[in-house]
Parts: sequence; C-alpha cells; structure tokens
Amino acid sequence: MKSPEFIRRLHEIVGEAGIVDDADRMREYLVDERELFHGSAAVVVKPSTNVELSQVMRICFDAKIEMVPQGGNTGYCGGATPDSSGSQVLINLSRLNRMRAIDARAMTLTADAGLVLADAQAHAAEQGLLLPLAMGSQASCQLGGNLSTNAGGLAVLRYGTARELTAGLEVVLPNGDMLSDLAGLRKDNTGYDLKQLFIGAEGSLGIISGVCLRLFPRPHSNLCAWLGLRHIDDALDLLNAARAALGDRITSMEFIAHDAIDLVSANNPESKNPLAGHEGDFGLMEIACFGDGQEVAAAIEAVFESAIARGNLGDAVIAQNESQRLALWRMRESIPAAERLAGGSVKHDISVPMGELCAFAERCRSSLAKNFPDARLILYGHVGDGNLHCNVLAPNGQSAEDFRAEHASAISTLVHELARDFAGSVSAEHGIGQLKRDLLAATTSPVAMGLMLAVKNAIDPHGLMNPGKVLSPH
Ligand code: FAD
Ligand code: 2HG
Ligand code: ZN
Repeated sequence: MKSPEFIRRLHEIVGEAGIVDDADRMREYLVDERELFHGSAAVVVKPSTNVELSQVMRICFDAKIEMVPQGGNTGYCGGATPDSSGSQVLINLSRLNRMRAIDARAMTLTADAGLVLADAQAHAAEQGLLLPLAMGSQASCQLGGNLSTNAGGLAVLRYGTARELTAGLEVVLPNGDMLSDLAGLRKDNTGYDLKQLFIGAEGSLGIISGVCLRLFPRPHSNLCAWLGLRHIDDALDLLNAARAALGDRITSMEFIAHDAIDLVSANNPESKNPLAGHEGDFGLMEIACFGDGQEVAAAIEAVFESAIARGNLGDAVIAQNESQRLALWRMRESIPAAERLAGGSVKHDISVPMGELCAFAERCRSSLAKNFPDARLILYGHVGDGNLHCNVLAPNGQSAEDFRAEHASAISTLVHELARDFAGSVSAEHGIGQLKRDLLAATTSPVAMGLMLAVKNAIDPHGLMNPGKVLSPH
C-alpha cells in the first residue's frame, strides 16, 4: 500500500525528517528488544506534534492502512514490531517528545507521549519532585509506551503501576480524532473513565500522544538494605514488619535468588555482593526517608534484628552512602543484561497471590529441575507486588539458541500452567503484544474475551490499530 501519492502526503505532513523509507535505515525499527520478532513496514513515520500524528492517522484510516505504534521499542512482547507483510505503517513516537508543563501545586507532569522516561524523571527532579515510575529500561522507554503497557517496575509497592500514576491522557483514535483529557482532575465522575481503556491497550485502540502523570514529594534520602534470606516468605514477613514500623514508606521489596546474583557477578567481577558468604537468596528493600533519616535507620535496624533473632533473616547490610545504594540497585538491575550476555533466557513475568508466592517458587524450581534437569532458573522480581520473573537459561555449555528452539515452548507451558494453578497471571507487567496473544485467548474467560473484543470493535471497527497484538485479528 506504498503508493507514491500516499508517501507524498506523509511527506507533506511530517517533512523529510519524519520519514524513514529506505530499507537500510528502516531495519533498526523492525526488530524487537529481545530479537524474537522481525517485521517489515511500508514506511516508518515520525510525527513531531500531536497534530501531525492525527493527520498521519487520518490518511492511514482513509486508505485503510494498518498502523503499528512504537515508543522506545524496549517492550518484551513484540508489541511494537510490525508483521512481515510490508504493508503496515510504523508510527514511531520519538520526535513527539516535548515536556509540556509541571504543575508544582497539583503535583503533575504533562508531556508528549514520546518523552523518554528518564528525561521526565529529571524534569520532575529539577522541581524537587519525584516521578516514581522507574525501571531498568528508563533511559530508552517512553511515557506513551509505559502507559500503553501499564508498566510496573521498581516502585509499584509504594506508588502503583503506570495506570495508578496516570492523571490524564491525550489519545488519537484510529480515524485521527483526538480525545483529550489532560486536566489531571483528582475527582471526575462524568461517565465512563475512558482513559483507562487506552492504558495497557498496547496501541491496539489508538495512539497516546500526551500524558499527565502524578508526582510526589521527593524523599530527602533513601535507605537501601541488602538482605540475606532463606526464601520468599522471609521477604514478605520482613516487608510486613517494616510496614508495621514505618507505615507506607517502603518503596521497593525485590527478591533475587542466589543464582541470579551469581550470574551478575560472573559477568561483572566489579559487582560486589555485600553478603557474598550467604548461602540462601537475597532481598533488596528501599525506604523513602523524610526528615531525620537516622530515625528510619534505627527503626529498620530494630526490625532486622528481631527478624535475625527469629531466624527469618540471615543478615542485612544497609548502604552507608548514595554510591553504595546505587551499587546495590545496579546488581539488581543488571540481571536482564546478564541474561542477555549468557545468550538470552526463556522469560516469564507471572504474578500470584502474595500468600502463594513462596509455594509457587518452590514448585517452579522443583518442576523445572525435574523436567529440564540442567537448565538454569534465574528467579527474581518484585515480590512486594506478588510479581516474579522466572527466567530459564540453557544449561552451561549448551547453545542458548538451540535450547530455546527445543524447549522454550514446553518451559513456558510449565511455568504458565503453574501460575494458573496458583490463581495467578501470565503477564504481570510486560503485557501481551504478539508473544502472549494466544496465551491471553487461552487463559481468559469467554465473558472477559467477549468484552475485550467488543471494546476493540467499537473503537477500531476496521482493525487498523496494531493488528495481531493483544487480541487476534478479526
Ligand atoms: P514500546 O516497546 O515501543 O511499545 C510497547 C507497546 O506499546 C507496543 O505494543 C506499542 O505498539 C505500544 N505503544 C508504544 N508507544 C505507544 C503510544 N504512544 N501509544 C499507543 N501505543 C504505544 N517493564 C516493566 O513493566 N517493568 C520493568 O521493571 C521493566 N524493566 C525492563 C528492563 C529492561 C532492561 C528492558 C529492556 C525492558 C523492561 N521492561 C519493564 C519492559 C519495557 O521497558 C516496558 O514495557 C516499557 O513500558 C515499554 O515502553 P516503550 O516506550 O519501549 O514501548
Ligand atoms: C525487571 O524486573 C524487568 O528487571 C525485566 O521487568 C525482567 O528481563 C526480565 O525478564
Ligand atoms: Zn520486572
């Protein structure tokens, strides 16, 4: 559908800088972060304003051309990669990246959807405020991609997911119409809350062009502790004891199995595990401090001492300065890169009810060991949110590619069936994209599936928005 007239009209709208149409330059846009999906596109269009975006979408709609939105392209499920037909238009948001406003009184940040998350965090910090959405991909992922995947990340425990941080949004519908709701009202019960439909829709209903996010007071300091645990229940008991002592100031509670830290250390000898002698697993707890950090430190030390006395905690180390704190976080955040260096893993992103996390992890470990004896389970995640990444690496010495080709499907079936046995979710924070589309259909009730399809058909009756993602083509 790449008629010269269509391309000429795109040029008129976005100019030379907004079009990528030669095969070489297009290549980088056509493969996903994990290199699981390779696509093709008629053209890559990069609008730089919401008006340009709306005009681009209108001409695609008129010509019945399918559109694939792309943010920072860090997604894990192939949601931003077009199919192989070569007829889809890829709409990349990286030029739609202006900061619009920070309202310090309302504590909101309003920006174009293509603004990179780390840049938005920096804008908030300049005003002494905190944008708490944070994740390992923050130097590349964009606010629009974060909302479209309803991203989670490292501080959901205290501040919530992208959905909970969204005060308003602006979205362009498949026909080019713009729905704008950026006032950021705390209370507004006028009919259906339409913005919720587009959060987590992974571009299957429209393209988010602007976002209004909630900001928070910036902690005066952050206390970060590295914990030696026996198992996941220790992390949850500690979390609840810390909450009882300090209220809702605990911002992160991460679990990192021993093997995950070993993998990081093997790849980076400079990373120093302060509890290197501990034989069990690890936890990372972060607490926001306002005012006297000493009081928080004293309270959490008492919590740790009592847990050690009960046998629920092996040992704990509290970062003594900002560089130690960042080093602890670096250890946690470099697990995905370490997996990549090891040839890549079969990734899972499950959540189960908190009370079942430990039993789930034990069953996952034992079932994988029984069925795939030498495979390496790299288990870690946001246990404070009930969310674990159960990633499986090839046995030492075996090609990662061959291992995945042979076993990925059976491994994923095992992990996902287990998550469902525990009444959990097969996608806690990374979304569905094309990777888990069939899984969504297979694991969702007919009533829920029928409603999702009805919403899709109502907003995108011609099936032009990101076809084949989230829901099957109709
Ligand atoms: P993309 O990958 O470009 O797109 C994702 C989906 O959203 C696609 O379906 C795309 O079509 C759609 N989309 C993008 N922009 C728009 C828009 N403006 N309007 C409509 N649809 C749009 N995720 C977590 O939740 N928590 C984590 O802790 C986390 N850590 C990560 C760490 C690493 C190292 C990496 C590589 C990824 C991580 N992710 C994590 C996954 C990923 O970064 C997030 O899903 C992120 O929100 C995707 O944003 P993006 O801009 O890259 O979106
Ligand atoms: C994280 O928690 C991210 O670090 C990435 O969600 C998880 O790479 C992964 O599997
Ligand atoms: Zn995660």
